[in-house]
Amino acid sequence: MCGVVGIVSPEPVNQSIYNALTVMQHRGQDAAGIVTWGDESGLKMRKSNGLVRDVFRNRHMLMLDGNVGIGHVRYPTAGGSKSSEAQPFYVNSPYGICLAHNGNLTNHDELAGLLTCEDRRHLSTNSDSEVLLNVLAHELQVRVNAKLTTQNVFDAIEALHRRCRGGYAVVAMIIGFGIVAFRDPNGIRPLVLGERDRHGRKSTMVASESVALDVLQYSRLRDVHPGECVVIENDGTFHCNDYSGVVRHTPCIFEYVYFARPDSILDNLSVYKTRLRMGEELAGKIVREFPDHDIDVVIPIPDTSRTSALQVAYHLGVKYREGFIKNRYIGRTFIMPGQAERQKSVRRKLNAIDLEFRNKNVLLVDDSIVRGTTSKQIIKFAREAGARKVYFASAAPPVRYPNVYGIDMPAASELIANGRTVEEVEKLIGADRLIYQDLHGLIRSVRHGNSDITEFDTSCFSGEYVTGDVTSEYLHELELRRNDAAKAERQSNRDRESNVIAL
Ligand code: PIN
Repeated sequence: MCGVVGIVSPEPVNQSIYNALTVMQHRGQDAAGIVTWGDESGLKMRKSNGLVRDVFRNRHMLMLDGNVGIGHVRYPTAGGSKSSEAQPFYVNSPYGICLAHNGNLTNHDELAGLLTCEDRRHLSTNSDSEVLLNVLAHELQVRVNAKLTTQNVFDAIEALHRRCRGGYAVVAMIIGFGIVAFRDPNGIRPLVLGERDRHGRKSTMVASESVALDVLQYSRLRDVHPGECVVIENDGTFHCNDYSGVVRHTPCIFEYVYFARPDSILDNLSVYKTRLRMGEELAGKIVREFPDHDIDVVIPIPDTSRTSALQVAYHLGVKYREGFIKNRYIGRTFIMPGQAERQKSVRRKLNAIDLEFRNKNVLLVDDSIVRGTTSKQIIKFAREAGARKVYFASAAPPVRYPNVYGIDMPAASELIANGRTVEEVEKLIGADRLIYQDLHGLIRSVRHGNSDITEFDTSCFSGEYVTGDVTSEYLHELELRRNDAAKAERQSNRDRESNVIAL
């Protein structure tokens, strides 16, 4: 996962982009970058591995002047964690173009081959964002004679959609021209559009999540449509073009389950409300499966599950209590590399308040169970704190398949529910009873707020990949790349090669 932002304003954009990135930090904690452009100052870029607050020092912020800019926070997906793969990426032909991207291309290898052999472009990383940038650059190059026009950009993006497969939400800056933003024809990854008017001086922003608009006091205009291309010229002039090819809107349902901030509205759906409804649906399932339950208390596993857990408790008519306190200075375990590190970090991250557990039958609620590492440990903590029985409920269905559209799910073999029944998972995590949300219940919870959306990308639960190009060979290759052993080997190769400069 990653977060992107682009702003065109009559004022300097550096601080606004920085602020937008800090509220989207949950979308990626691995690297951050900002590039700005001004008539006089020219192009300025700062990007590096680390959190937003560590990457940008005062001296960098002062240097990043100009009224147009884009920013990115990275969570490594297809590429690695090299600092050379921090975004935005930049090319100098046919124009200076910078690009930042959230998502994952499923035909990266094929595109990379064509770009080098046929389009004579050079790729220096494994990042699919660099591929997207070069496809965009090539498609502009073959269309433009003298002056770049908005129509050239729209045509280039239409051609890019025909070449690229997967999930992508992109912001690009064409130097001397403006910002170009677009979303894949399935609208898998989110992208919202907002505007701020200060004394008749208008600023325009595109961002992965609407929370970035809120904090900067922009009003949310709408979502970028699936496949749509939006152009904001340097003087603020706005243009948009809906994709003329096949559009099938299937936003990623995992954004609502876990990734997006609850105060965001994506595709006209309040993430917070969808999580409340997930709680209602889950409570319904618990009552159906466990009518004579003896649950004394519902305890959320902080943070994401709180919203759903609240509704589970309310609809079951039992107490809701905060039984775990989270150390807010420790990163998300989901993002930590390596199983051993993840296990240690659960202990450092969560501590139980014993009195909420002692002699009680507790129902723990989490947003999802991915590897099962956290669930297993937390059930153990609950027992150590004196719980009599420990039931566990997941606001999402079993995660059984990898995500190929930009969420860095582990390899299929590392997903605890992959190839296992609910009873088997229940046993492995050590719960007295395990209740998962139904996929239909999850879809109902999310869809309720926007009936225009009839389908979602539910691939990690259903194994159905909406782009239709995900073969078993692709998934096999992904399995080899994503498992912890492969990741550890890549890291040690990287350490060995760190003295070599690759151009
Ligand atoms: C954690 C949200 N949530 C907790 C992310 C853990 C799966 N995990 C997905 C559960 S937080 S595991 O709210 O952002 O802190 O199953 O892989 O162990």
